[in-house]
Amino acid sequence: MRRRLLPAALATIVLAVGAWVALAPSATAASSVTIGLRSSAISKSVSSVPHGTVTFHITNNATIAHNFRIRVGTTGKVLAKSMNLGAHRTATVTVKLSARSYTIFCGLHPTLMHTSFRAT
Ligand SMILES: [Cu+2]
Repeated sequence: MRRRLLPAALATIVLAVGAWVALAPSATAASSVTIGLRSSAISKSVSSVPHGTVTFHITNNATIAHNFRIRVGTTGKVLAKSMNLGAHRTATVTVKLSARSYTIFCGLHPTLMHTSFRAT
């Protein structure tokens, strides 16, 4: 009777380890977001990410300079910024976000170019 139980117990352990290995990478992986700057608009590859370290890959698709800013809520502290980007220039900004809403905007044209973003 005991000999029949052992393989079942081993199978349970193997399944548990397999589940842990499958979950571990997504729990630690940083989120990546693609941002496109155009005159009077900002495009984003996703509207929300899990909270934690987030890397924004930014491209200025416009013919004039723009930049990237991210702030807490709609009027809160600016957490990260890029340099001014000329036409077709790119930048990468990495920032740690807690679970709440943020605003992504262009510091040169803040009233024209802004979009909401959320970490969950
Ligand atoms: Cu701008």
